[in-house]
Amino acid sequence: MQELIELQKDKALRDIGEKVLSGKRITKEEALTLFKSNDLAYICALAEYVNKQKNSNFAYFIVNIQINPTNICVYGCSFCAFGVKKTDSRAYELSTEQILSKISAAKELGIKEVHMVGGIPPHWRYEDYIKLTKTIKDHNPDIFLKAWTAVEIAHMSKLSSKSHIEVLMELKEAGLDALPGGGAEIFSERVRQIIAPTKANKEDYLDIHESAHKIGLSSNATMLYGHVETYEERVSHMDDIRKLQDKTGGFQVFIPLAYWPEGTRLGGRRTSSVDDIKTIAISRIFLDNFNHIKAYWVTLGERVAQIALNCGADDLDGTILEEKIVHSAGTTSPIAQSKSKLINIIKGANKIPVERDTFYNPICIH
Ligand code: V47
Ligand code: SF4
Repeated sequence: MQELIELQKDKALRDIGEKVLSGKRITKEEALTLFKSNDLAYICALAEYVNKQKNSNFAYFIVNIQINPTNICVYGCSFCAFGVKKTDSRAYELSTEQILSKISAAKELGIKEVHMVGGIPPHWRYEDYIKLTKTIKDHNPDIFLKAWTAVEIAHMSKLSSKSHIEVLMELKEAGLDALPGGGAEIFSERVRQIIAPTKANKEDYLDIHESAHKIGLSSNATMLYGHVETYEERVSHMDDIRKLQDKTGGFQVFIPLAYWPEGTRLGGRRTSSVDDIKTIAISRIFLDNFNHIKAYWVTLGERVAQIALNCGADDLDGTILEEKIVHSAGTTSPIAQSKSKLINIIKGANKIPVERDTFYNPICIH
């Protein structure tokens, strides 16, 4: 590594390399320098150096199911092809029985986690969220429930006139184990005005995750990139997340989500593989207080996700079984992955596959 840094002709990149090698934190300006650089191989080498310090040669996956209980949503974010109005012919809403039977069927495959997030239907009451959480957990006490994004929590808080922390305490009491990272998008107010003007904002998102950490619920953080944001806005977003992690240590993993434009009002183009890999690698270098960076195969595709495992990422997410949010926006990824396929993707990246639970406790090394 030292040799690679010495060979680097660009002084700014060499200085960043020296910092990374000596375990020092890089600044926002340095992260921006990396985004503007075209030396992808160098950035990936630095990111993989950081990853190996944290995760050795291991890469993680989970046997899980994702459930999107409804696509009915009052918000209509312009980047989203999933959420629709109640009157739309594509609108659906799963009954509690349908959700329970999906979980029962998935149990045959050995799932360890239910990841549940959906739209914001105008007719759901606060009690409906609590009851659904409790019913799922009561029927499946052996499975971790990672559910409800900060957007859903903020909505529950409005419905119930309770604070974020009160809502989270009631959900935890009902059986919630962890919060997923959705709803962060890009925190910049300029960007939010274009892509998500009415839903929970940066302050709500950060307060909800901080509140979750306070009561012992760990959570994940995301960044939706590749639409109208600048590199500066990506770095600012990651900086807000890094600051909260310094304060609480409650985030488990950072997940860069590549934007898919099909069927969205926002439109635009899909991200390039180079941008995907660069964003994963820079997040690994910048977020020195995160243990894990996820290469979410649903947005990256299997092959880019596999390369990402050599460029700073150490986790693929899981079998998923069904996912509607990114598939509504045209992702070409399959709808599910078998456990053996995930193991093969990881082995193909020359990493050791570790089946994990929601909290990154190893279940089996393959
Ligand atoms: O918040 C919506 C994103 C997110 C599009 O916590 C889109 O482990 C791409 O957050 N193109 C929900 N992305 C998914 C999510 C997630 C996924 C996997 C694991 C975890 C975790 C969290 O999906 C939304 C939004 O940022 N999204 N539309 C789109 N057109
Ligand atoms: Fe609704 Fe979430 Fe889609 Fe926004 S991103 S429209 S809140 S489902």
